[in-house]
Amino acid sequence: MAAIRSCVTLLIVVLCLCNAAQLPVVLWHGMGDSCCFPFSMGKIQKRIEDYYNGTISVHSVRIGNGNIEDVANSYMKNANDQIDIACEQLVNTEAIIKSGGAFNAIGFSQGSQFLRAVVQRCSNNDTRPNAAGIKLQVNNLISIGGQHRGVFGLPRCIGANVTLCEYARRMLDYGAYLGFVQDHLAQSNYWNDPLDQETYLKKCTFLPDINNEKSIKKPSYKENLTKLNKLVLVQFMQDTMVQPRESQWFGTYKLGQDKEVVNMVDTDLYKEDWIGLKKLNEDHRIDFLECPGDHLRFTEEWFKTNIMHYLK
Ligand SMILES: *[C@@H]1O[C@H](CO)[C@@H](O)[C@H](O)[C@H]1NC(C)=O
Ligand SMILES: *[C@@H]1O[C@H](CO)[C@@H](O)[C@H](O)[C@H]1NC(C)=O
Ligand SMILES: *[C@@H]1O[C@H](CO)[C@@H](O)[C@H](O)[C@H]1NC(C)=O
Ligand SMILES: CC(=O)N[C@H]1CO[C@H](CO)[C@@H](O)[C@@H]1O
Repeated sequence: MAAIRSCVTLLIVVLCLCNAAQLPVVLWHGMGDSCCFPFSMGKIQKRIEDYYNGTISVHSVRIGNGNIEDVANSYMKNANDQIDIACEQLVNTEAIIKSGGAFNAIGFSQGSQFLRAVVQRCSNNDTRPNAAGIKLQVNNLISIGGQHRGVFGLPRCIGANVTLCEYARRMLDYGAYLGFVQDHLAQSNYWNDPLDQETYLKKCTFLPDINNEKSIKKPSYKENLTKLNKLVLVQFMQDTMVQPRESQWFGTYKLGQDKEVVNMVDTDLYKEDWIGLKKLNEDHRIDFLECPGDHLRFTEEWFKTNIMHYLK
């Protein structure tokens, strides 16, 4: 009897350990999308849950109350505020509390650079209300079509709300670095103008900080990013949304013009290792993936073959 009991106990312990090994997954949607539309993030959430037979808990970041607000905020809420909200949401997410703060993360389009900001910034803030006293620790960060060196051009409107798309374009044309535009248009927070770097560095409120491009560097950004197990960077090879397309792999326009692109390894950000990319790359912890097609136009089959295994 005792033997059976200890066997059962052992079994339960083993089962618990197996479950504990499955980290939760966090998704962050792109511009014009929401956490939970059944045709986008909702579908991806379901595919991950099904693929792992319900052993993985998926949390899709939502900024605001409900889908409509979430979509609007993806344009109109300053990126830094969105990241603050996400940090707080994540430290209070049950599955993440259970895993002691650890999770895998998948960002879609701008959600990618926002999740990278979560990795670099959040755990830095001890005053954040956090019932469980956990620190966020991202294991694998998967960036699907992210704009890590920003954009200089938003040639096509995407998203569930055409009016908001047009608003975004008009504001960027009007003056991406004006204070009120920075405060009320998330896309201006990663608008990287190679013809006017001085204003970009001074007035853009998000990207120059998160990329440690200012003269005073924040060592914690590098420290925290290099704690990733893997950084996975997916580039859409026929992308007509992200300009320059190479921003998805940390490439950027050569300064003073907007045609020629410098690859990640030839940028100062990399060579002087402002955020830890060099360290990650030399440790073979960056995977550069190519996906055929236009922005975010991946198939379920592609996702299953190329992304699912990072969530194990
Ligand atoms: C999910 O369950 C099916 C059927 O039992 C099994 O074939 C598959 O390997 C499981 N998937 C994972 C990721 O464990
Ligand atoms: C800590 O988090 C709070 C709430 O999100 C934010 O207002 C504050 O600026 C953060 N402090 C630091 C040092 O990052
Ligand atoms: C688009 O967003 C605007 C501003 O938030 C809102 O007034 C409008 O109803 C939205 N349109 C649709 C189709 O959701
Ligand atoms: C998760 C993590 O490693 N966070 C660290 C980020 O950097 C600050 C400053 O070095 C640390 O205090 C955090 O622990």
